[in-house]
Amino acid sequence: MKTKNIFFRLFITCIGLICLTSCEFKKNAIPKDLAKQQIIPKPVSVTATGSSFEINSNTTIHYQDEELQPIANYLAEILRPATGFKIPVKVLSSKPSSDHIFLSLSDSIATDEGYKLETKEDGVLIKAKKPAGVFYGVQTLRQLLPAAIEKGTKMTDTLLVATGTVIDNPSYGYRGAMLDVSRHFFGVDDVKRVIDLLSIYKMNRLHLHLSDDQGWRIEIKSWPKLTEIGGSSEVGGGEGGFYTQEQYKDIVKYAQDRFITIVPEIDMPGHTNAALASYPELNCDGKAPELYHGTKVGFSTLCIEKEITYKFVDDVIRELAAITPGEYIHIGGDESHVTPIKDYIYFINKAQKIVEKHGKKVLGWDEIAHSELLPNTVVQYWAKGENALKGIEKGAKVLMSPSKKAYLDMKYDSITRIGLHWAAYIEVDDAYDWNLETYEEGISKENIIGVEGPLWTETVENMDDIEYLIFPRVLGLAEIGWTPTNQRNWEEYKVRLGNHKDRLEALDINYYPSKLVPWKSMANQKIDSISK
Ligand code: TNX
Repeated sequence: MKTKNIFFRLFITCIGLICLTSCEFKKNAIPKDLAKQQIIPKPVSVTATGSSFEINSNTTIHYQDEELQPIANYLAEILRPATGFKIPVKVLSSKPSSDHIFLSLSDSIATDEGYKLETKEDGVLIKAKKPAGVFYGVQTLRQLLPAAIEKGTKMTDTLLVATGTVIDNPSYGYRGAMLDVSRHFFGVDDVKRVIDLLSIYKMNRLHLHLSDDQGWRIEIKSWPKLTEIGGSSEVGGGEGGFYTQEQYKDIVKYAQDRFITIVPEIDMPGHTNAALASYPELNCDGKAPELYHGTKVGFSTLCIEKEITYKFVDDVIRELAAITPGEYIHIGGDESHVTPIKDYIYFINKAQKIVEKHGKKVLGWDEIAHSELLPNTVVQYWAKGENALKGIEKGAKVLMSPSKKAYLDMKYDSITRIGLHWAAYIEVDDAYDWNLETYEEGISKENIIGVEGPLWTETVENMDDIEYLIFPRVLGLAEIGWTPTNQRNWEEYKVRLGNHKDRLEALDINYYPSKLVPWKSMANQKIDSISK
């Protein structure tokens, strides 16, 4: 009888304990405080109201304007596998009564990329002036949900969204990354994954470095040997590759659907060995050099005095412009060490006019400031402040990519396996803790269109390598471009970044786990609370 009693008491205590821990579980799972959410880039304004909305089997995504249907579907495709719910997508002209996620366009939002996300217990409302803003509101909502939604498999947690209001818009219009597909070639699927990942952090430009000494990567129908010969190799002598125009259009469309504009670059007049190897007539001596598999820079140049050079540039830019809806074509212009300066200026002046003739604006590395600049030309600051300042004097705007801060191919420290370090070692704090508008005296906010982190790929061979160098530094760059400078500081950011551990892992990103970041797993937190 006595032992029975003890067992009974033990049983009751166990039940009690289980109840307590599961309540603790629930409590931990409920994001009651919107203000404590860990959004990157940090929104401009967050007001919490202390409750939550649950996404359940009745939840429907409504959109009020046809233009928003693709965004509604995009969100549904994230939620369906994670919840196992149907999550229907429906058009509806006015706000539904309950269990809704409602996407709408409204002139009450002032800026083109801004949005308002309002969550009450009965639903979520995302409002913006333009679809881009609605898309960014959706990305914020995504980060308000548990990291496990990113796995694409059914999760066990209840999906709760903290209530309150986020009002948000970016500081800069150009927030980008660059992928060098010339030194090593990366196929369409890799580029799409980069696009997917950038879009989560509200980045809106992907610059593709499509030609260099080691490889020509875009089909030009009027000059087919560029890809036949020039596309057939890469650094180290691998087989290289190229995008057909159809594949390029597919990338452009995929990016557009995620509000990312592709900025294509044809690097000229230097960095052109792959083109020179493909067509002997582009060389001053009429002789094609060998394909190049090394990593030196600055040894090649187009032949400035030959007429055919400009026919070549015109054909390439014409074909590229026809498949590029974005406003910019990048003409490179960096490190033309074997082009005499007079010739260089002559060439860049002509190349700009060709781009303009085909209806596009020019972007170029900071050396192009030596030439006459067309009114809409943008100078990309990578090496020399004095070049960027010269560009400003000539009326140009600046895109900020200073190599000591923004270069994604720089090693984090001396033991990083891949990457270069000629500009600096760039730890995660160095990549975050600087400001666009104070970096260089004389370059202020009104001169700057935004920020871009270039990933050069001399040492980068596969997607794992790309991810290791880009992540987590690109999250910091995204925040530099989005969040007002006076709302950013490293000490606060590093904690927020640390809380993205589960999300980066759920997205299967091979990120660099910097020791400077207090990485924290929410899954472990729950286990902690049980063991207390
Ligand atoms: C400089 S940045 C280059 C590239 C290299 C890079 C490596 C720039 C405009 N030119 O050709 O790949 O350094 O970090």
